[in-house]
Amino acid sequence: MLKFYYSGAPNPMKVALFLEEAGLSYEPIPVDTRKGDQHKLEYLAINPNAKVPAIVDGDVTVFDSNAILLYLAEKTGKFLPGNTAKARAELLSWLMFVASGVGPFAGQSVHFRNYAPEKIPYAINRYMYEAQRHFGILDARLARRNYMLGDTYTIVDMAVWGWARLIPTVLGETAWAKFSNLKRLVDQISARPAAQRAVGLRDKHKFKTEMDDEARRAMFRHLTEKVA
Ligand SMILES: N[C@@H](CCC(=O)N[C@@H](CS)C(=O)NCC(=O)O)C(=O)O
Repeated sequence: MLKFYYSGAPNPMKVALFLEEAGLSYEPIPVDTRKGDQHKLEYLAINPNAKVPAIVDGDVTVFDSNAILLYLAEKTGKFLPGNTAKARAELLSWLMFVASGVGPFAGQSVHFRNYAPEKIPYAINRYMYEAQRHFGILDARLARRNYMLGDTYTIVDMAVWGWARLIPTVLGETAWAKFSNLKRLVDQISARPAAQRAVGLRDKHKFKTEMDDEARRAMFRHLTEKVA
């Protein structure tokens, strides 16, 4: 059975959504990143980047959430746009936009707003600005389309959902007011039974919730390993 290495964080949740939407059988395997499970040798053999999610599907290993979405979509033939060069180009463009822009900037915004030991206004403003700009691009596109690629629900919407559902954590409690089209998509996906099962997955395992010294050592290794 497909093994799904996960936590309740945004990137694993995109993959959980796909697995639930596609009705695939899988074994969820918790990786408690606040306890340092991501750095264990057996997990590094699956994902050398020491992050979640990853999957092992028979003799195939895939890490990085958007790569996993693409792998699973191509394997099952589900949640893809039409089979034309134009549609595939749009799929890849938007999937990579989420992977290389939305996710990293949103993640850094959360980090500098909530977890950095010092409040650095320059860093907070830069990452909030870029996160807001990226979400604004998604919102503008959704003003003219039901889903990111048109009328069909695809893996791009799942990738967007993973991060956009956390907009209040990324940009503050009032931020939804700026993204009404994106909110429509997020609410629509969150109401789906598959999304509710995906979000409920983390309750099946007991993940550590405290951000204490052990968690900071595991997740923010730059605190103890100086490069500069
Ligand atoms: N590009 C990777 C990023 C994965 C990532 O940053 N995962 C976070 C959770 S959303 C994680 O594992 N954090 C634990 C850590 O940084 O130690 C992907 O899209 O899968």
